[in-house]
Formats: sequence, C-alpha cells, structure tokens
Amino acid sequence: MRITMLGGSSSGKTTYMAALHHVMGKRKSEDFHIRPPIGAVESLHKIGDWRALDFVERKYQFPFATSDTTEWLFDMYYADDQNEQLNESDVVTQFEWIDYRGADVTDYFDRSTREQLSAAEQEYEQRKLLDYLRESDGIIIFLDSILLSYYKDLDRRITYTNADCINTILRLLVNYHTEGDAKPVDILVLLSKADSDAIGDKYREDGFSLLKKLAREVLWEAVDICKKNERWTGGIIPVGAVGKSSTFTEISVEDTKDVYSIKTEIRPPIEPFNCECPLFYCVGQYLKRHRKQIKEAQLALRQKEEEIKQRQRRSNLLYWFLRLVFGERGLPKQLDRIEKGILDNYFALTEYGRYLDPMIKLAREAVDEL
Ligand SMILES: Nc1nc2c(ncn2[C@@H]2O[C@H](COP(=O)(O)OP(=O)(O)O)[C@@H](O)[C@H]2O)c(=O)[nH]1
Ligand SMILES: [Mg+2]
Repeated sequence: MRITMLGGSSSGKTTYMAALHHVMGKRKSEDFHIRPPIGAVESLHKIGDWRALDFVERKYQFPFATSDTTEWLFDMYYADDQNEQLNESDVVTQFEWIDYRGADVTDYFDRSTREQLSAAEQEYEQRKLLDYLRESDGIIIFLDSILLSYYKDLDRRITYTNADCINTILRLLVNYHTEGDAKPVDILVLLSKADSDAIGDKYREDGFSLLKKLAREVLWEAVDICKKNERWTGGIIPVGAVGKSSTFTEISVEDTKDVYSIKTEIRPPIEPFNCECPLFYCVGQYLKRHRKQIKEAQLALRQKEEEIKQRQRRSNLLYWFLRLVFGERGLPKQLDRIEKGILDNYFALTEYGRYLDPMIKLAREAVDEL
C-alpha cells in the first residue's frame, strides 16, 4: 500500500515517522506491529533508516532534517502472543510510506517561486508529484498546528502553512484525474504538532474543534473538492508525536512580524497521541474502497459462470471453447481489471478483518470528515 505524505519543510513529516516507529515499531498497538522489510530493496529514492529515527537512541532530539524524498518501507504484522518473534506468515500488509520532499511541494506550486522556473521545468516537476499522488492509496497532508494557531489573519495562515500550494496541488490532481480513468482519492489532513505547548488551550477544547475549523478554512479548496466529487473523501485528525507535557517551546519573532523561529525541546517520557490512527484509517479506507469494486466483479463473475453452465448444457463443444478462451475458472475478467497486487492485498487484509476492526473503528472515531 502506498501512502504519500505531503507538506512543506518542517511540517512534521519525519517526526511523525519517528512517532510511528515508537508506537508500532518498538511497541505494538492492538497487537499490530510494524517492521522494516526483510531483504534489500531497490528504489529510485532514498530509503529511510528506521534506526536513525529512534527517540531514545537520539536522546530525545527531534529527527534530523531530511532533504530528499524518502521512502519508509515497512511491513505490518499481527501477533497477539507474548513471544516477540515475528514470522513472515504474520505479515498483514506492506507499506511504502513516502516522505515527499517538502521543498518540491512548495517550490513548484508556489506562484512566486514558480515564475523563476521555465515552463517545461515546472511542468516536469509538477507531473512527477501528480503521478506519485495518482499511484498512491492515500494522501496525508501535513498542516502545522503551531503556525495555524500562531497567525491571526487568514492570508498569513494560508501562506505559512503552505495551504495555498496544497490547494493548488489538489486542484491540479482533480484535473489530471479526469484525463484518465478516475480513481477514488482519500486524503487525510494531519494536524501535526497538535501536542505543542505553544498552542493555546482554546484550540484544543472540544476535540481541537477550533484548530480543525482553521484548517478547513485554509484548505478550503480541499474541502470543496471533497464535497463536490463523489470519488474524493477527506478526513482530518490532530496528531502529536511527543505529547503535550513533553514539549517545551520557545518562539522568537524576528524584526518583521512574519519571520519567526521556533525551538522545541523534548522532555521525556514521551506520550505520542493519535499516531497509529492515520495508518489504520488508510487501511480502513483501502478496504472500503476495494470492497465495492470486488463485490461488483464477483457478481459479474458469478453471472458469467452461470452463463457458461447454461451453454454447456446446450453444447459441450461450446463449453470447451469458452473454457479455452476464458480460462479454467470461467474468466475472472472483471477481477482481472483490478490489479493483481490490489486483489492479493485486499484478500490478505480481509483475513485479519476481525482484528483490524477495532483499530479501524478507533481511527474513524479520531478522524472527522474534512
Ligand atoms: N511539539 C511538536 N513538535 C514537532 C512535532 N513534529 C515536528 N515538530 C517540530 O517541527 C520540526 C520539524 O519537523 P520534521 O519532522 O523534521 O519536519 P519535516 O521537514 O516535515 O520532515 C521538528 O524539529 C520539531 O521542532 C510534534 O509532533 N510535536
Ligand atoms: Mg523531513
């Protein structure tokens, strides 16, 4: 399953991976674990090193700044016994979790910097990102909660959270989609750093309702797209990678009131919250989306088999001919249309349905509609 994280530099993408590693790599959540895959992998992108993310090993420093698009590869396991040994047979699904280079998200879609590029250069970079998104099973948009609550006027909130670039990307993606076959798109807005002590309590009240309201305002285009397009679904969730009582933040405003610098220190122990929810939400949406597709295909398949049986009664010769053309089990043509990888993954996931249900439910409760 491919998930792509989108957000400007410093929006909290890599730190989120560190938190995911903390809650599901070192610990487990509802008996689900994540582990880097066994064996070497080849990739066009940098492969993220999980060990370098560990909060404890890093003496509770935030992760290093990443400058490339990074792929975080991991397998999700289910193991309910106390034995920490995980077997390959316990793999529920595999993830390719993309930390898309923040500067690419902002530079190529920002009106002011866009003008410094040639049209061909800009188009090439934009297509690259749009292709990535088109091939993704879920898109997670990172909005910095500190910036969202810090700026008092809408224009600056939009600019500094990079919401304008994200809106542009989504608008282009809608157009890009209609060019080919429209695939459903699931977007999840992740309000990063929601644990920060730099955010006033009023933003947290009533399940972060004020923060969510501000996010919907700046991402108005995303909200609009989800409302108008049946195939687009959007969710929103506040996430903290370290926990409220574990952050100590200093904001210093430089001469022009716009530029500010922010330093956060982590005071262990850490208490990440809602970190596993985006992952489980994506799994839930994947199952929901493909369930419908597969049900339709199965129904068509059954009708086809029935047809063949009827014809068989009429003519054995015709039956053999059909078998030759359609294959042993009577042409899973409709199923063929769904990519094999998707089918395999869907059926593997449904095997764990009973165990996944509580987590998917939890994730859905934590996620509001956009
Ligand atoms: N309080 C708090 N600060 C965070 C959190 N995530 C990121 N930060 C801060 O934001 C900075 C940039 O985060 P990073 O993950 O490197 O952003 P990226 O460029 O999107 O990968 C970090 O160094 C932290 O200071 C979080 O969950 N809580
Ligand atoms: Mg990063």
